[in-house]
Amino acid sequence: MSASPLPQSTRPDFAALREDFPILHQQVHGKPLAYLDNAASSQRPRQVIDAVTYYEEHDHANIHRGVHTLSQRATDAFEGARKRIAGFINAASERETIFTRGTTEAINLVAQAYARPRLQPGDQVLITWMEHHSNIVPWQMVCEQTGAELVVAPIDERGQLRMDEFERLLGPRTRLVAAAHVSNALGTINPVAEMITLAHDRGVPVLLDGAQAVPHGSVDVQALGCDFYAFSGHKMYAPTGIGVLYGREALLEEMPPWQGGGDMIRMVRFDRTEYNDLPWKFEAGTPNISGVVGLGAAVDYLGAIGMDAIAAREQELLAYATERLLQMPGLRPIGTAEHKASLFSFVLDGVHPHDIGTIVDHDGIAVRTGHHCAMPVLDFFGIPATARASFALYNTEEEIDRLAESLLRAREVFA
Ligand code: 7TS
Repeated sequence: MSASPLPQSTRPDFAALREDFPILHQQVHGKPLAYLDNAASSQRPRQVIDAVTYYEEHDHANIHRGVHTLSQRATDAFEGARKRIAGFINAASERETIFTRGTTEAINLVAQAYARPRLQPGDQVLITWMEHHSNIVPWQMVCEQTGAELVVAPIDERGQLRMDEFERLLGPRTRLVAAAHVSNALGTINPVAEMITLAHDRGVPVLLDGAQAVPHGSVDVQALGCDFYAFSGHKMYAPTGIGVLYGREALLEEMPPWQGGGDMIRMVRFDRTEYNDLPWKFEAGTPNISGVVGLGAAVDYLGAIGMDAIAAREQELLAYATERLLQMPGLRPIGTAEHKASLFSFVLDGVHPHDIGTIVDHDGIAVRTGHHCAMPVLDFFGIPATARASFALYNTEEEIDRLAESLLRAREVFA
């Protein structure tokens, strides 16, 4: 992920791009909607909605099985999207791009099909203290199934991974590292290249949870050299229920399928079944075809704008929000890493985060409040919850001003 400042000559017209998102043009409690909950789920542009609608109105049929025209069109739409999505993250081939329901399912797939057959009692899986529950619980489950041990690398007061500890914990029994590329609760961008080098020097493969990274900057899985990479469509302007597991082909080839059913087989007899080739070996059953079409349209949309430009714009919004909100008396930011993606988590003296959420909602502003499915992070900071504003390419400085004003009112009500 990179974010150098944007030269005016190549700066996309973000105000015009905002017009692509129909849902943003509405009032909530009589105020214009300011949608600042993009880390939970972003909104869809007209281009994605139209691609899905066109597919549903013209091309829908089941894929990979019919000679009839609609089935062929649906298959072409599905596999064509896979090709573009593989290109978007620079996977070496479409065989390395497996469709899942989202990041959660992608991580569970690796836990069950890669880790479970390999882990022995006493082996270790190394994660970090800033993981989303979906990059904790699947490893707890597989550790319980195999007798392996979950090891957690600590973070510092700014919410940054302690690299000395990470390196120390990468031991002779470490069999896999699973870490967030970007933390959803803190915004921390992890030094993943360095982490991968340290792990690979010891022969340990690395899974990255890219749910909060892929929407916010260019991700090149080959340049990173990671072994697995998971992300979700709905956080990158595509529909819900679709996501991707990237895996290095050599590892995916060695892995058994994790679910059995249609499409993942080449031949079935009662005494013996042959599995399909990659990527279909891991895609049992009728997939989310329209979701894939939508994700394909989303990567086309993002590619046309340029991920570096989006990263740079979001860094402007983050810098503006940080400066503006830090002026607020009694506000404490949670997550102040040197390298952060575009989200701002905070607590406000004397106001419970849930009350913040409710009050700003009355001003038409959507922020997430709670534990952000990262309870250990909040335990580390000794708080039960935060409020979190998270920004996307369509957000504006004016929306951040409105949040700041609304927070001032919240403080007046409660203080
Ligand atoms: N990993 C990270 C880093 C995430 O932020 C999320 C979702 C997931 C995994 C799970 O993704 P899913 O699409 O499979 O559900 N994060 C959030 C959030 O921050 N608020 O709501 C969902």
